[in-house]
Amino acid sequence: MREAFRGGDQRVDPDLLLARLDAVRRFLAAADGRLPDAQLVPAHTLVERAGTRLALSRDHTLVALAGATGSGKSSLFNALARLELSPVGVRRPTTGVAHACVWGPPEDAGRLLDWVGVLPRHRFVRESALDADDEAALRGLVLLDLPDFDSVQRSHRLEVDRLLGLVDQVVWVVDPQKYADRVIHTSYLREFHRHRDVTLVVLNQADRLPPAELPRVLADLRRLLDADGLEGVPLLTTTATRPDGITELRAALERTVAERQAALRRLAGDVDTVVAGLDELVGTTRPAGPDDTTADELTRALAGTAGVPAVTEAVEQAYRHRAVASTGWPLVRGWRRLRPDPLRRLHLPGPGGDSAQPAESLVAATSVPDPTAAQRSALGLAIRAVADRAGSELPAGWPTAVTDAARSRLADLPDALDRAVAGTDLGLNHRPLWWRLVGAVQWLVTLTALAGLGWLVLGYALRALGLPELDTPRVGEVPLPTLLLLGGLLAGLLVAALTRPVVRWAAARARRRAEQRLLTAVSAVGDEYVLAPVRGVLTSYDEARDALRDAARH
Ligand SMILES: Nc1nc2c(ncn2[C@@H]2O[C@H](COP(=O)(O)OP(=O)(O)OP(=O)(O)O)[C@@H](O)[C@H]2O)c(=O)[nH]1
Ligand SMILES: [Mg+2]
Repeated sequence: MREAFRGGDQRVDPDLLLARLDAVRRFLAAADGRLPDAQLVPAHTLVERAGTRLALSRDHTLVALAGATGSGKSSLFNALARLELSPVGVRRPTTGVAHACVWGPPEDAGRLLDWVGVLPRHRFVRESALDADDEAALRGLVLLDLPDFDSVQRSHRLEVDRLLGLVDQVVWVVDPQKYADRVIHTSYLREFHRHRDVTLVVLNQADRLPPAELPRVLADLRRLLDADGLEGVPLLTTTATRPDGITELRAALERTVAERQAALRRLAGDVDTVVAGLDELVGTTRPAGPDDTTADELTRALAGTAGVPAVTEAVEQAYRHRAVASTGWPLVRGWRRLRPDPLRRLHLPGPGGDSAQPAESLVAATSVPDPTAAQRSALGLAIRAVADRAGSELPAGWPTAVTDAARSRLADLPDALDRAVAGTDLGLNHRPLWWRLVGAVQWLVTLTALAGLGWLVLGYALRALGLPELDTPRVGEVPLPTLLLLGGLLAGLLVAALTRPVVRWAAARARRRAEQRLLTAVSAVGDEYVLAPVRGVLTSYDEARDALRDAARH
């Protein structure tokens, strides 16, 4: 992302800057916890620093003199202040801590200097009643004389780096001997290429060059600056030791102070830098999210670990068990009932069980067999597939966030699945009407057979006791009681035989229906525990991408 270069005279709209900073904040809100913290540090630093800088005085412009040791920063500082404030030395490095000079009332500038951490004993106030209006044009300037950045003292360099991150404008001071030193270009000037509109380069000690040499040195320096990405930055010459040697620099600073734009430009450049650094974390495509095929695969894998096949098998058996218990020959039904109900064995609602309770109120207590290693690895693969497919088109950092999200609730899955299975209405709570009808028919034929048996027993008893015999009607050749007994028994067997295939068919149907319901419940678990966290990351990604696009607007 190439930022638009705001030329030296292009103004930064404060409202637009605030909107861009707000967009960076939104980006962070979306990306925090999703992307590695280290990648978000610059954005956090910017938001924090910009908030503070804008809350502090906007009427002051914080300008730093930065450069190698001996380039003449302190000399320029003193020359601009027209006082000997910062020690100038022959022993290098001279300046160990930043010194500040404030033009104008010191109160507001004081808070600014507290923030950048310049000690009160190193602060000076330039303007006083004695100066009359001499210094009025610089009113609002807070000038910092920094330690050298190529120091043998590591603390100097750290201090310079810290302050360069905070100031509104930087005046880079170079001298004819060291202007081409690698460190200033690679470690500093190049880093400032997005801050061209708050960068000024000064070739100091111009008096040390033969006048004929000056244009050549300036051209060489300009070439180096261009190579640093600093095309177009003002390049001035100064001689700190002569009163008329800093006129150009003073005029440039007066313009900067009058515009009151440096702070805004600096922050706008910082936003550019941060946005460019984050660019690779967002792409242009909108992620599609988990598709139906992956969701189905997930449901199947979850169903495996949840023991759905075992439960549906039990449903089919239970249906047959219960159907036979209701429709079978009444005399063997009682014996049937003594056998355990297959669903009860899994601690799922048996006959009369109230499975309509809300799932939450059920303790996870089914005795569905634990998933096998194969089922567990199938689930792992399915979750991985969800993450891979959802994250495949996302740029660096996000696929990991998607994978983490997909697995984030893995530990809660077994209980959730158990609750879902336990809370599913398996459709076996009501005895179908046809069971009752067949049951009634069975009772009828059984009673008929019993009536015949009773009649026969009574006839034998009367005969045995020598009592007068009953008048037994006959149907054809067969006596009626015998017909009733045999006919009842045969009819019972016949009804049982005819019912059996119907029961088998209905049991298979009950199994399919239960399976459907279980899969629905299991897929809801998959949605809540796996897909929803994944969608959450994709939403964050979308928000982060939109926010970054807003932050990049000029
Ligand atoms: N001839 C000449 N000498 C200069 C000029 N500017 C600074 N000097 C001398 O260069 C030496 C170093 O100047 P300083 O101002 O202390 O340099 P500095 O950049 O502050 O150095 P550190 O504090 O060590 O980083 C001093 O002896 C100054 O008198 C200049 O424009 N012309
Ligand atoms: Mg110095």
